[in-house]
Amino acid sequence: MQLSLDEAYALSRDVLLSNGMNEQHAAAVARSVVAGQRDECHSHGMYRLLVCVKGMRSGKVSGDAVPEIHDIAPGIVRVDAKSGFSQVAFDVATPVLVRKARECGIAALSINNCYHFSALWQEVEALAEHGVAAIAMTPSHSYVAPAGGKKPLFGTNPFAFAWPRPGTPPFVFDFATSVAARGEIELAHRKGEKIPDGWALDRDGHPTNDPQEALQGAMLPFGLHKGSALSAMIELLAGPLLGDLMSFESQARDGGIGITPIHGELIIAFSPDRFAGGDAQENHARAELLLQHIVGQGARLPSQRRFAARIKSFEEGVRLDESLYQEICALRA
Ligand code: NDP
Ligand code: PYC
Repeated sequence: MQLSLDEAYALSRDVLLSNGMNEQHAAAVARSVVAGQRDECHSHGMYRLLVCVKGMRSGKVSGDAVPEIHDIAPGIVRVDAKSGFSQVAFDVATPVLVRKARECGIAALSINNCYHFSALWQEVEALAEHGVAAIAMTPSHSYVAPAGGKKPLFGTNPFAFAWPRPGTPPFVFDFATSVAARGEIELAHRKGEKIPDGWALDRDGHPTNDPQEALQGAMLPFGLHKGSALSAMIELLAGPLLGDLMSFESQARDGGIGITPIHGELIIAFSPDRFAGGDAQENHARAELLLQHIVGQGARLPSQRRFAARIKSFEEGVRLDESLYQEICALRA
């Protein structure tokens, strides 16, 4: 199926409205899933509408929560999402975070009590548009075994970074701390495809290429002990530090329903202008040299594929599997 970006947005918003979200929530979540589809991040594109609706129908997710902002320190803002999706809380808190980062040089946003499924590049990229660098991290449900273990404990715990580049799209990377996002395994399962070696173990702790076995077993961290340690850090910084749930606690809260994880998200914004004082322009120019050296070796920048996909989608619209399209249409209650 080929849909224009407007058609994809209208369909997504309709599905969410007809499943009980108010205008603000439906718009924020629809923008997020269409952005994923547009940038060919299929695991976090319109496919996510299925689990969003499952969450709404479970009665656990609030589709009309009003996020509550708490200005808790000069460099910290906390927003309680009140059991709504993270996107609305992020939208509401962004101006405060950016203002604080500009004032203090560095500021943190703690999003609490949110259902979270989105790709984190969306948030760090939005912050880079305001001229601040940013990192973001969040747990999920217990899907990933620690290096050396065989049972799921960590979430797929994504980590994202953006660096603003005057006059050009920001430098952005964003990855799960598992070898691949769980959404990739779910999509392989839907298509009846095998998953590559090294992604996951089955329930008995043996390596598997079968996505269904992998979903019931344990995913593996990227980079062995290194990804495992990063994943543990994300559990701690976006969990207990924020007074929110870790992946195993989110999983327990889910109670086997299988909806989107609920927990916190930590976003830290840095103002290059504030750090550098009068030297900001020169520092930006030096940062550009680094990126030029990367590309100069024939390597590509992270997000380059995504930005190219975005341009194509603006011209041609987005593609959806026929079966996924039909499933999404059927969700219009
Ligand atoms: P990928 O492994 O597909 O990509 C990770 C990053 O590496 C991207 O920035 C990508 O850029 C870049 N990249 C890939 N190949 C190259 C290359 N050859 N050279 C340079 N850079 C490269 O992502 P994951 O599967 O790990 O994660 C996918 C998404 O899932 C993320 O957006 C993440 O936020 C999301 N996620 C969300 C979770 C949640 O709880 N909310 C949990 C887990 C994941 P490009 O996109 O341009 O290829
Ligand atoms: O793809 O790993 C994933 C994921 C978990 C929560 C949202 N996405």
